[in-house]
Amino acid sequence: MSSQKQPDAVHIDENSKDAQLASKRMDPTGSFLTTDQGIRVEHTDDSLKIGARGPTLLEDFHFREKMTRFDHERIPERVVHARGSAAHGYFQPYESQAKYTRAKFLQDPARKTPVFVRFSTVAGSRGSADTVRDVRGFAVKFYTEEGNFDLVGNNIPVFFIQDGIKFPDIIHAAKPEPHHEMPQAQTAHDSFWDFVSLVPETLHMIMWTMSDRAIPRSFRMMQGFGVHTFRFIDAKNVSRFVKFHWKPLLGTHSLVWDEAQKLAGKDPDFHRRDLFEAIEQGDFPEYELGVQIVEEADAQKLGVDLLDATKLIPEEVAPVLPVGKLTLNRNPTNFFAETEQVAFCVANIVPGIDFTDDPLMQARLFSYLDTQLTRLGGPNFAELPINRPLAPVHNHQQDGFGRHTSNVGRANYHPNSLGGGCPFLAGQQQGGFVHQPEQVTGQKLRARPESFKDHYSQAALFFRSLSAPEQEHLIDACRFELGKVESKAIQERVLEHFAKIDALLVTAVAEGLGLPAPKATPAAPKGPPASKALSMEAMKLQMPPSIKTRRIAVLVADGVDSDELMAVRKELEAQGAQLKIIAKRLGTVKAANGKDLPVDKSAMTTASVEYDAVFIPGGAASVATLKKDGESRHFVQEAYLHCKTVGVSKDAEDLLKACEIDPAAPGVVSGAGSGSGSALATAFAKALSNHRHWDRKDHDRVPA
Ligand code: HDD
Repeated sequence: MSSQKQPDAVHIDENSKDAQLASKRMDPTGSFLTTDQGIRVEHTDDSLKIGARGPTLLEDFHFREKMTRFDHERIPERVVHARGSAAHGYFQPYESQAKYTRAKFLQDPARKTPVFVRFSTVAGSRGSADTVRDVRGFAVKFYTEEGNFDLVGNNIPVFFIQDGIKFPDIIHAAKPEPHHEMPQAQTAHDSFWDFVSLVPETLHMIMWTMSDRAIPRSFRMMQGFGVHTFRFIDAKNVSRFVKFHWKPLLGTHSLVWDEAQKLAGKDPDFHRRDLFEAIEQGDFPEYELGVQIVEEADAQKLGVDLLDATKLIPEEVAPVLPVGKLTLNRNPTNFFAETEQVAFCVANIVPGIDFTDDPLMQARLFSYLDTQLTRLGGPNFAELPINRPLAPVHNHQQDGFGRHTSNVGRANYHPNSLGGGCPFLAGQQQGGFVHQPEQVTGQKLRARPESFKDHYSQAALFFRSLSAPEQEHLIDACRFELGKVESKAIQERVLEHFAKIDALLVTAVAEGLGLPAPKATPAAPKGPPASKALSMEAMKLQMPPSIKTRRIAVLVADGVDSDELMAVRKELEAQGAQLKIIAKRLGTVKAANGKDLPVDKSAMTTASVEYDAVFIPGGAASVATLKKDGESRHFVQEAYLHCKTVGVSKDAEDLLKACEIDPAAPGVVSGAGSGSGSALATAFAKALSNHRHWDRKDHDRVPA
């Protein structure tokens, strides 16, 4: 049998030989420092010289190897989605999906399929900040028994362009301008909006990227979408169209823009840290996989062309059916080996799922493998542990840089008799991937179908579906991003497009830019007038209230009433929140009861933007100190500005006054009104479960 020996897969079997070797290598007590050839090293702090002050010798193989390896540590970063964070986990279906697909990983509710998931921003480089305004990648590799299935999606259900041939254009326009390499870690201004103004198919996704969706609170609180229409194929070869959705069980939540910008400086790793820490603490992120299914015969009735990736199917038209749950429960052992070297590919697909003729998808089927050949140094990257399928690999691929597998035997071609005809081909009954037959006729041409030509009605649907505060944020984002554009002609062209989306949008953005608003001629709805699933605020109302994993900053000084604080803490932690005690300096503060209260963070190393809420416990001396302290007042005011829940014990109300915060304002919970201890905590938790308090009308006057 001309099979290839596959090393054990480190990513699933922790008892494998590779894993044991790896852990031995990492164990400082169990092994000696060696060269790459396994030769034990006796000294690594001085190079080999003639005399202690003499010249170094070429003979120093340890120095040369150490330096050479270091010199070659960097590989090219991804041309897009360079900055990412990832985790291992598993996927489990709720019930068999046999009525729609024969994909084996979707058949048995008892079966857990290992997954590796990488979240990313698109435009910034590897070292850029997490919280910039950008699309987030949501790429899932399912290591199924039938081979790897990669669902390489985003946190936005539509894409900027309809044909992949324009991908290099939009990415060039979005990345730093080529003459001065600015701006870094954000989407470019003049060049990007120039492109948008000339390519109106971008407008629907522009509405999403200008909305709060583009500044998620956490990777754990972000939706994911397969974007394209795929096919599900059942055992009888019946094909149905399918769109994939991921819904986070913690709900979908965002930051506010001022907070996102500040976080980019205070903690550029905000999302990476959040994901890593949540998994370390056992708060495993969970997402529900759902599908919208469209019978092929019904595709024409939808009012949108399913091959157009700039369109979605409103959930009112095709509901999202729950399929199963993804749980992320293990951090990578090594960032480079796993998160950096993982290679997702839209073409990695398993029997029971198939592609469509979406021209964006078709282009992606080429691009991923192509780019990875360069990024990962040749064609053998599928042998890296993180990319290696669980399913056995037998084929005649051979050689190339970095080959691990030793092919066995002499027959490296098909058909052969010298190798007993191995490996054999697999028909459908043996689990072979059989492309779904499709009748295709037509002229060879470069053209866009008529059915792709409406670029405004779904942009309008999205804007109309948002709540008033969400619309306000979107308008502010457009004013900000377009305000940075230096060309008036580009701003004017964009306003002409906005006029075809919504009257409020165009008037408000034009006002912000100091330009006349073109007459609004909004596109008529082509489906439902609004869709609840597009608004995070509307979705929130459908979720059970929860404060699970929310971070609460507790500001304290000497004299704090720690007895009451402990009662509040107990209740909030019981509901899954996390409290961090913040004081002027690290160590402990002396509580009113004489005990030492340990401090988690010193005020200078943290900021309100890193928390979901702030709580001020009582204790006259503690409150008096905080009141006088500008940094503490700023902390509370900034949280208020960002519409976060602010809670104070009864005798800490003075601090609110010092911060000029109305105790009756929405989302301000005060001991005077709510009682103390667990009663106060319950009222605080209720407010916090609201995420933000957009109805706080006076927050803008806060000088934070
Ligand atoms: Fe792409 C990476 C998602 C369109 C070409 N893409 C990449 C990643 C994600 C997406 C999440 C990062 C994967 C990882 O974490 O390693 N891309 C999308 C989505 C698209 C999309 C949801 C539209 C529906 N992409 C798209 C097009 C092309 C590419 C139209 C080219 C024709 N994408 C790439 C790439 C990347 C990539 C250049 C860069 C790094 C990589 O593939 O491995 O091939």
